[in-house]
Amino acid sequence: MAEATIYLANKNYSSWSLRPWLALKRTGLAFDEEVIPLRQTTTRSDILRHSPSGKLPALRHGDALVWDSLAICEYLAETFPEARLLPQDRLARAMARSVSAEMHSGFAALRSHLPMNMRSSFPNRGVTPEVTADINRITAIWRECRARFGGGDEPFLFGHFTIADAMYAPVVSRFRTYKIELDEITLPYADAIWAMPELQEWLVAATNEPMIIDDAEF
Ligand SMILES: N[C@@H](CCC(=O)N[C@@H](CS)C(=O)NCC(=O)O)C(=O)O
Repeated sequence: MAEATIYLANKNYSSWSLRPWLALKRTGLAFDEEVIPLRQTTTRSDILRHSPSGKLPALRHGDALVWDSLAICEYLAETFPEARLLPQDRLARAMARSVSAEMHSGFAALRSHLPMNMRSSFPNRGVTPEVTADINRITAIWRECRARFGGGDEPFLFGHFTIADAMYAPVVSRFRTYKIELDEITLPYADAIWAMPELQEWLVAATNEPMIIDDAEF
């Protein structure tokens, strides 16, 4: 058994699961994973065996149990500093934390009208004025992070992969599913996230998942 196990919901739909899984992959730690399919008769009891909130994701690492996507990302950043999951610079770190929290608690219109569905394509479906406002705010965040802090070796928000990129990775997937037009700053960023080997690994698993949830809102 590996030192860590991450408990996840359906990979095709669960944006909350993808975020900390990506961060965990970037630590290089060997880990086990267990997908607990949503909307089954045993889902609630199966989740409660691993996550006291009754929600996924959850991470068990040695004697530590952490649940909630952002808490797991923060835990990994603190526990594996060599993975540089938060920027070194204090101002950049403040920004990374703020935009991560903004994703975690905001963008309700985007989340409900453009649910993550990685293997599907629904051009322009669900793009209400409220969704457009969320998209505009998200792309403004990406542009500002790239302009102020994105000068490193890699095309990520803070110049190397951080939890902020993990938090926005499912948005990149949504933008592809719903064919949201991006510009010369935001498109290369979205393409860089999409091209990550870790994300492609998740996508293969999501594509091969047998479970179908038509009205998913994750
Ligand atoms: N704020 C939580 C949200 C977690 C959440 O809503 N998870 C969904 C799956 S994506 C869940 O576990 N739902 C339980 C269910 O539908 O029974 C986080 O960031 O981890």
